[in-house]
Parts: sequence; structure tokens; C-alpha cells
Amino acid sequence: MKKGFLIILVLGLALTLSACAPAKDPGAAAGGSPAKADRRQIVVGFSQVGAESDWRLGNTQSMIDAFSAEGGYRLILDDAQNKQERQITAIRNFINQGVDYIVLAPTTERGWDTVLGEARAAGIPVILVDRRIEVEDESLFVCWVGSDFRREGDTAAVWMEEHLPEALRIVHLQGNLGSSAQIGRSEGLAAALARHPGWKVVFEAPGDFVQAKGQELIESLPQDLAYDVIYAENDNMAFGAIDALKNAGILPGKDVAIISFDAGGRALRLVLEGEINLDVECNPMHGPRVRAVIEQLERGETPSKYTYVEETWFDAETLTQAVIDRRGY
Ligand code: GZL
Repeated sequence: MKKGFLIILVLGLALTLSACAPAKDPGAAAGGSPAKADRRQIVVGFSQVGAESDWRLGNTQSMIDAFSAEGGYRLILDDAQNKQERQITAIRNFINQGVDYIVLAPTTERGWDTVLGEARAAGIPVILVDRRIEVEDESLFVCWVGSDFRREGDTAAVWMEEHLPEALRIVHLQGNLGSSAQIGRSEGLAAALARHPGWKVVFEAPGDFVQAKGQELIESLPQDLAYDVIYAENDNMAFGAIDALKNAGILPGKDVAIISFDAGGRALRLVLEGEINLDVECNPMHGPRVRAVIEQLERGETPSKYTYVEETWFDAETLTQAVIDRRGY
């Protein structure tokens, strides 16, 4: 074989082989110890519910902060605007893009079996965060990180039993119907209603965790409807309810007790000011927890199937400005 031809052949072969080799992460240190810097960039597709509340914005920021380029990640964030069908489309897009991991914050509990089956068929691990899902086969997701929503509802009910009169007329502002946050918080109230014949729900409707809807629902109440407490399943609906009460010359936290969930910074300031009587914490800072799960999987380890985050509650007797400052959200 001619020498010149041989050189071209070897050169061509070398170029072909290099094109097949996995592209090294441009940020990786050349040579050096096999530290994280040498790891490929990990691509995470995150399907987020939306931007409906302070809690959700905090949750999204926590994920953005946790999956930074400096940390060796690329986060592809999709905002589903509270629509499950948009989440299903986003998951299919992540599969087509060949992401390394899919993180899903599900809008609702049902309807995930098919699309999570497609992710499994593509060999892409799915991590659930925040709300729960109901599927036939729980191997469709690797693990879940989130809150115990029923416990949150029970916490609120116990506080109401200890701090409010035995005869209670309750206005119940629900979150998105079918979301586990709404289901658990509503179940906690329902269990207390069964314990207290003196408690009565005089109005109940979904406000979808949205401030404007919380305000609209309270403004829509009949003028002659008498009630003692508003049980709002998140802070933003409580903010809307408070605005409606104030516009009607009613003192929130005094004329009408306000029970809320999430305990974001804005709401805790209202607890200090006496406008919200109880706020049950729902911690949105899931980014570091989800990153820890992915790091475990990268090391070939198996994370716990279910991880509940630690949560507490706040009222004016227990809360201080220092506590608010320390929480950072
Ligand atoms: C709770 C989360 C809920 C929050 C709302 O984990 O799913 O959705 O309580 C948010 O503020 O909209």
C-alpha cells in the first residue's frame, strides 16, 4: 500500500475515532484527578407546575441555584402554567433531548403512567418533587422528595382546636383540586370537622393557590354570610382574602381568623402584624435535596424512595423577626 495513502488512512481513522469519543465537558480540567470537574455536564430536565405562588417561585429558584453550570449541571426548566398536558409534553421533549435526569413537580396526582413509562423506556431516571403521584407501578420513578400535606392539615386543625372557640363557621379556600397539597390539607380539616360537631364549613371552593382567586372568592360571599375563620390552603390565597376583608372594613386576624400554609417571608410578616393567626410551614427549598439524590445516583447508590422534609408552624406567640430573617425565604 502506497506510504502516502497509508498516512491519509491512519489520519482519517484517528479523526473518526475522536468524533465517536464522548465529548469531554469543556469546563472539565485537562488531565488532573477524576474529580467532579472531570465529570460530564449533567443535564436535568425540570418540569415545574408554574409560577402561581410565592412558594412556587421559591421552589423554582432553589432548583436553579442547585443545578448551576459551575456545579457541573445544565438545568432545562419548563413552566407548565398549571397544566398537566404541558408537563407531559415537556417530559417528552426532555426524552427527545436525551437529558440525564427528569425532575417532575406534578400538578396533579393522576395521569402519569404512560409518559413515565416512556421515560423509563428511554432509560432516563425520574425524580418527583413536592406533590405526590398515584401510578400502578412505583418503579416508574426513582424517588420523591416533599412535604407531608396531611400532617400540615392536622397541625392547623390542632392549633384551631387549641386557640379558637368550639363553635366555628369556616370558609375553606382550597388549592388546585386533586393536587396532593390540597388533598392533604383538606383531609386534615375534614378529620377535625368529624371531631367537632360545633365546627361548620359555610363555604368551600378552589382558589387554585392563586392570590386573585382567593380575593375573588371572599368578595363573592353573600353579604349576610357569617363566618369566624378562613382556612386558606396557601399564603397567596390568604393574601387575597385579607385584601377582600380589608376592603370590606373587616379586620383580618381579629374579626375573622386567618389560617394559612407555606409560611413564606411575606406571610410571616403578616403573622407578626396579627393579620394571619397561624401559618403552617411548607418548605420549598427542594433544590439541594434533589441534587443530593442525583449525586447519589451518579455514585451508583440508591436513594430513599420517599423523603419528607422537616416542617414547623408559626403564630404570633412563637414567631420573631429573627426567625423570619434566619429562614431566608
Ligand atoms: C405545596 C405546593 C403548593 C403550595 C402552593 O408543596 O405544592 O403549591 O402550598 C403552591 O403555594 O402553589
